[in-house]
Amino acid sequence: MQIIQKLDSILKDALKEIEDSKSLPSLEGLRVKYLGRKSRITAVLKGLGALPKNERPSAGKASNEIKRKIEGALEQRKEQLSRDIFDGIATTERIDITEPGVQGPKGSLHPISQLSMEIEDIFMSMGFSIAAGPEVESDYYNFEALNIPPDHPARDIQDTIWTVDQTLLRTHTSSVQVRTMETKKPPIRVVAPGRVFRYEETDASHEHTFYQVEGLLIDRDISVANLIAVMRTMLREVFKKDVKVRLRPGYFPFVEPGFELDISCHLCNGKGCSVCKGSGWEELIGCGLVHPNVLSKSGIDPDVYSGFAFGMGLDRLVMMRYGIDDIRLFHSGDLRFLKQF
Ligand code: FA5
Repeated sequence: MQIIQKLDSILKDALKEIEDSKSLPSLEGLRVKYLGRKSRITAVLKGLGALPKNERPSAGKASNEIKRKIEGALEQRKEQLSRDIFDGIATTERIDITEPGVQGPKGSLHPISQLSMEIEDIFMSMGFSIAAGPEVESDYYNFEALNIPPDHPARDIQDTIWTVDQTLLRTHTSSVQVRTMETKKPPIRVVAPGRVFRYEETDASHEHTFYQVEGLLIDRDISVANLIAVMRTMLREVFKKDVKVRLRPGYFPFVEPGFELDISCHLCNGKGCSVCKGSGWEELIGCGLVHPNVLSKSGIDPDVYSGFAFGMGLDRLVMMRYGIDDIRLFHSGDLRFLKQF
């Protein structure tokens, strides 16, 4: 039968070309050429109608078989070519694991983070643990529980950035004092380093976003002498020598008595400069004995327990330790500054 001979000759040509093809795109071309709508097989099949009726089934069957054979040959060749390509990559693109790598630039911890971690270690060696609280805080924890009710004039001392619904960006880490007293029973010894925010104009020693380390110690018979001893120990550890400090009366509604602890300005050796505003002293720590109202509001009996609290300006401490003359450098993103630490 003429049609069967034609199909056999197409099959022979197809198998030869498939065998000789060297790439996946050329194989795809052959699939279109031999099995596509404009292929020779399709043309042959169109002539089936002209055959006598009894010859048509065997011719149709033969053409299907040839198509299957071509498909099988294409699939086999594709697998072979893919394997060859993969083997080629494996030999030409071998990785030399002995080749030295390229070292990317290395960052380092910010000086504030470095000192914060050091301070945590110093206090941990004195038996303190580390506490933390949220930066977005409620009016209650930032003010009210600290003996600063609404309309109290002391609210004006710290210019506040309010968000919504009596919520604010905490103006000091003292909010962590209250959260700690609510959840821990005395004796309590914690420090809480953290970021605080104030709606405040900046200058060489003032930032709107800065860091404080809060400290709280509550036990029986705690006095100002204990507070001073702990402050001195901490400063000696930070500066590796005794540093000149002075204690002044200070007003914070959540302590009684309250103090401001100043450190002799390390930038001008006490002579007076733009950081200490010519005074020779830099205000570093607000502190005092925890007010009985604050203790009882947090469920601690002020007749049994007393305690001290402090809030230290961490940025200023870093400035004094390294002789940095402008607090704004910390957030400037200036790599020349940061690379020195
Ligand atoms: C307070 O924030 C009190 N919460 C401190 C405190 C805690 C008192 C516990 C009593 C008991 P003050 O606003 O003074 O107080 O801030 C404390 C320290 O943070 C200052 O001594 C100073 O070192 C630092 N500080 C204050 N304002 C700024 C500022 N704008 N920029 C950088 N550091 C600041």
